[in-house]
Amino acid sequence: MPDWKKLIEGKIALAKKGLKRNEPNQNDRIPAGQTLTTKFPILDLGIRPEIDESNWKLKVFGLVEKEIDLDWMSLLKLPQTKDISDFHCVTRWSILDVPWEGVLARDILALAKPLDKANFVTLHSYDDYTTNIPLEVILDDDVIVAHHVFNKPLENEHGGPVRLVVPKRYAWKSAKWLKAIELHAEDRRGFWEIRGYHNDADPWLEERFSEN
Ligand SMILES: Nc1nc2c(c(=O)[nH]1)N[C@H]1C(S)=C(S)[C@@H](COP(=O)(O)O)O[C@H]1N2
Ligand SMILES: [Mo]
Repeated sequence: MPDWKKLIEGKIALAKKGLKRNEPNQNDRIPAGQTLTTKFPILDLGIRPEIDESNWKLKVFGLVEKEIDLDWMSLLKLPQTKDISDFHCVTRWSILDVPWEGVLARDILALAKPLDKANFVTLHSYDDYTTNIPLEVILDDDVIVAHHVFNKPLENEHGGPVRLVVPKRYAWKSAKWLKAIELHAEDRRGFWEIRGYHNDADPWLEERFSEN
């Protein structure tokens, strides 16, 4: 098991200090305080669950008309989509033009039919990570339940076989090894949100840490 306290303190210190701090408007696609990288860094809690297509499933539950349990074959039968987006990590690296492929999260949620009173979602991952976003954020047209990136199956390190990608939020909202989407009426904070990261996480507003 990772040493949680050390890991969390280290990550927060890194985010507070910055790597190489950019001038805010050096590139109008890099938010303030971020540095462009051309690598695709790997960042997680250090537990990389060994899930493959045959034992992967995605559950949608909570405030829905119909709970669903999607397996790999049913995911591939849904309309497939591609989207190129930028990816900004709160520890201050950004990568541009990441070509994701998968299924729009909204198409999966539509199968489950969210109830009127559903306003927020919790994303649950196979490493027991969680993160939260408002329902309208996951319904955006660039939010993908992704199984390919850079024209290749998503590697385990990047959350394969299936992860979520939420381009308009800091990357900790993009849950790797996606296992379930839970819908609630009230917001519930996830792993990092409980530990001081900002609940909303808009990189263009530099919503890194929460004051409450
Ligand atoms: N399940 C899970 N998803 C996660 C994380 C994690 O620890 N577990 N880390 C988040 C963080 S902080 C970042 S920056 C991105 C990193 O994605 P990458 O490793 O593909 O670059 O994944 C996010 N999704
Ligand atoms: Mo991150």
